[in-house]
Amino acid sequence: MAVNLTANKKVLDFIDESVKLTKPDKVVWIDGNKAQLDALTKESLAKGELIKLNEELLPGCYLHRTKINDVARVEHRTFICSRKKEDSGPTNNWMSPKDAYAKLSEIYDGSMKGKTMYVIPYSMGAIGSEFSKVGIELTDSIYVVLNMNIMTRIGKKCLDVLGDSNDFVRGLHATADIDEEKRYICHFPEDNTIWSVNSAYGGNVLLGKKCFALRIASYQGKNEGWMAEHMLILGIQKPNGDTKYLTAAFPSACGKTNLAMLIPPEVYTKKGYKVWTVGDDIAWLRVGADGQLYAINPEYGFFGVAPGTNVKSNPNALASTKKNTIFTNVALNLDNNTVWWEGLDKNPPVNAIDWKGNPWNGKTSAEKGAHPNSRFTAPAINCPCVSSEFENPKGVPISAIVFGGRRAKTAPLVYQATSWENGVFVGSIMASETTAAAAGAVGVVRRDPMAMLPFIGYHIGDYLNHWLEMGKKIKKQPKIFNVNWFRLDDNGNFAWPGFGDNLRILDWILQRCEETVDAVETPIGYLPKPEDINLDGTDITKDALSKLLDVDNAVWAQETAGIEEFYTKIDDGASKLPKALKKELDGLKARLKK
Ligand code: GTP
Ligand code: SPV
Ligand code: MN
Repeated sequence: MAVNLTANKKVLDFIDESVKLTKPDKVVWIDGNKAQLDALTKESLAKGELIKLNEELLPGCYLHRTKINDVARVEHRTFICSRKKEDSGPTNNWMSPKDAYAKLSEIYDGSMKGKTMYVIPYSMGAIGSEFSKVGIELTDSIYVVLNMNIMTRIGKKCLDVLGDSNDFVRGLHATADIDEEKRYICHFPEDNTIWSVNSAYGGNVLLGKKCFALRIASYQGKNEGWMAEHMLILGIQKPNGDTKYLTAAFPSACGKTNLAMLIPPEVYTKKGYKVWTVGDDIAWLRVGADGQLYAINPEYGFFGVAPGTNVKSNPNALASTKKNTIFTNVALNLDNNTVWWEGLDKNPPVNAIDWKGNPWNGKTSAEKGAHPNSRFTAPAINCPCVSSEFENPKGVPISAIVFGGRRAKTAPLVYQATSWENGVFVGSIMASETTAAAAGAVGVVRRDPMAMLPFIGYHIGDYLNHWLEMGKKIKKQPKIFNVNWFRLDDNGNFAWPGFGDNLRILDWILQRCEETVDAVETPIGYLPKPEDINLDGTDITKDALSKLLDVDNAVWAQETAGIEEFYTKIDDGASKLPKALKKELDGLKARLKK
């Protein structure tokens, strides 16, 4: 075995056990030094796992293609292996820890023969922050090492802060045969352990991300009095120089990265508004000594959706990908050795290779050049609008929490919850059309409370209760809102321009937080008066805006039937649905009848 980077017995035992099981030829500790990472990059290039891109146009950038059966998270093969089944709740797949360890041990057995096991010590959150937590990921994939280096803080410094503590998350990833029939993403919340096998794709294998920072961390947060959420964090700097922070939870591929990096419309930039990105996918939230809610982004980079990213929709994300970035499953332009994806520009390359590795002509081919869930892994420091608070160990104070999903109808452009409890209710009834971020059908409306349905590491009823409990601990509660950028007009087009123009809605949200604007009371909550949404510089008509803000009581009455059904599922015979939420539902039903 290689020279150990720590004397922590628990870490060494974890590695020993995993080595005995997977039987790699060697073990390599990732110390975080550039020379080591450069050597691994070279090795990966030699194996054909990475393709070097144009060094002048995209310095330090690489392309990777996954197997075509391994392009997204696999929710049907993701398990919460709590000791008691009822602790995983009705929305998670469950296996007993005993069965899961046994079943996966068989698959892991000898799977690293002839390979190297890399030991990646990493920190979620800035090192030294009281929010932060250490993980160790063992993997046989250099692609995982290089992505983890962008997405998290890695190396010996993480072991140094861990010391001899046992408080670290044990992650084991083996690529195995990428056999989708034997693919398992298993979480053992009571053991601080994640076992992932037979995938080499993003959210399934970058174990610091969804597996640790959401599934395991949500469980830790419940026990330790904090929260792990599928949220972006954004700062809005006002003309007076004041910056207000908000978080927003949208389901996968529903606009977090885009909102986190938005460029204000001209009417706002002229006045002096600026937007700063703290995070684009995950927030860890704690109540500070002053009783306010604070958030950090535990990640260090962006694993962003490539399709649709362009100079108009999200110039900051695009700029973030111009150096030291790994692209996964996008098209390769052979003429200049750069990358392309649908929606990048109107000029697809004609001499290209598609995401599957086949010759591709963007002008004549009926196939897509990039997979709809193709991604870029880019360092956060590349982002032109990265917040000066990005590394602040204390996090940023949160004024508002925004929920939102993809709804063609029903949900208005924006509304405000009437209280924390009502806001938890609003989050709990979120529904959204499914996207390509997870394997399975796309465009199907499903309930996705707090955008956390696939990421809650324990019983959903307990999770909702934890939200209510957290509210009681916060002295200055953030106001809670719901937005829908995806409402369609009568012709089936998006009725709201979205992207940068979303600041017009955030503007109203901040005014509500500062209590400088009135609202209209409706059965579902407070809605803006149309005249309070700043439409200067848009071609949105008053009529279109009033349609966007329309709340149809009959449609909402139908919606409550769906909510009731979902709530019955949450209650699950274990009576875990918080009474306060049942009461909120009854209140909504009564208001709709009036
Ligand atoms: P994950 O990384 O999967 O968690 O996704 P995300 O929530 O960060 O989604 P992202 O910002 O990458 O957006 C995904 C898709 O939504 C892209 O195709 C965007 O073009 C589209 N999108 C984002 N914001 C808007 C918007 O305001 N309006 C419309 N119509 N589409 C949007
Ligand atoms: C998501 O699916 O919500 C993502 C991408 O952010 S992944 O890391 O694959 O989960
Ligand atoms: Mn996500």
